[in-house]
Amino acid sequence: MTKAKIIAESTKNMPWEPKPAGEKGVIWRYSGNPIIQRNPTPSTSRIFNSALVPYGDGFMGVFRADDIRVMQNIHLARSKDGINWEIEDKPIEWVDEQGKSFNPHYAYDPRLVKIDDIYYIIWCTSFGGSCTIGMGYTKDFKTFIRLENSYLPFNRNGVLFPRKINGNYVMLSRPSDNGHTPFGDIFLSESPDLTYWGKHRKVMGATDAWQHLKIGAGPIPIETSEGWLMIYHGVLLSCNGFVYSFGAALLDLEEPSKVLYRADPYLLTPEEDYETVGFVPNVAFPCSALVDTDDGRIAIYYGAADTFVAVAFGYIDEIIDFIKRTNKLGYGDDSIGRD
Ligand code: BMA
Repeated sequence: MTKAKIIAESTKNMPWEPKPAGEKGVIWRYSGNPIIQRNPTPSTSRIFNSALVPYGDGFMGVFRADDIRVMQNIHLARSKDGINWEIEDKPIEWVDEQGKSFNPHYAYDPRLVKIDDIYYIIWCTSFGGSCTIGMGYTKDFKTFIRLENSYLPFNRNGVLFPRKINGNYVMLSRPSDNGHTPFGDIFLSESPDLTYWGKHRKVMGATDAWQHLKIGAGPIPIETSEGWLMIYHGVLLSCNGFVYSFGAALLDLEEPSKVLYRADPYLLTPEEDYETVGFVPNVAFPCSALVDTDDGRIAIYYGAADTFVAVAFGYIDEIIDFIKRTNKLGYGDDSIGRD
């Protein structure tokens, strides 16, 4: 059994439920799922693919909210326990570095990471009539400074690593198209300053079965002595449309475009009503995770059916064992993906 050292912000007070007797999965769902119901605030109809960090004696979240026109926005939310949330009814207001208003036309699927003392928010943003990766930061969750968009269209699922690697910021992303994208692999780019991105590498591609159509990074990768734990979504095209499940892989610590191990089965696939029935059925879309670095507990937050927020629990050591035990690398996964 692996006993990995975990290097992350530890969250002793994270939500938790022990593994239920008879549970066969590596991770298990919170019995109180979904934690956010429909029409959570007067101006919003659904909150789903969302992210949070420990903050003060509780948690701060950036929530993807579709408003009552079905326009996508990011709203700030606060919680003492990670389960019950106070959600602002208005989207986050962004300014540029000169203090001038710089709001996106739409913004969705945010990720949130603390690097040194700064909280970075990365999201899928409107750009040139389509979408790419938007990014901004805050130091106090009161003023939000938006930076230049990271890439040209089209791109989604931007996920920043929680520290620089070999002197550069590192971001995972998923080049896409301007529609629902019937393809998609995970790539990585580096930047010295969060403005200029280059040294692009391919990390891993869609393979087969539950992840045959496209894949995209999920929560901020978690640094462990066994490698970066990357939880990611994979999509299958069924007769009834896309099915979003999520799985896990371990990436090389110093060269994270190199995949060390990749679990062949999913960790979680839509099965519960809140995952299979909603605005978009059959979606489990992870965007965030909390960890206790001492005992390796993890709480994974995922959007369910583009309608709800849900949580699943597990132990990092058990997830790492599962990844190694069921390892199946795809074509080119173990190389430094330059070609
Ligand atoms: C993706 C994104 C996600 C969404 C998923 C399923 O392309 O738009 O926000 O959860 O589709 O609809």
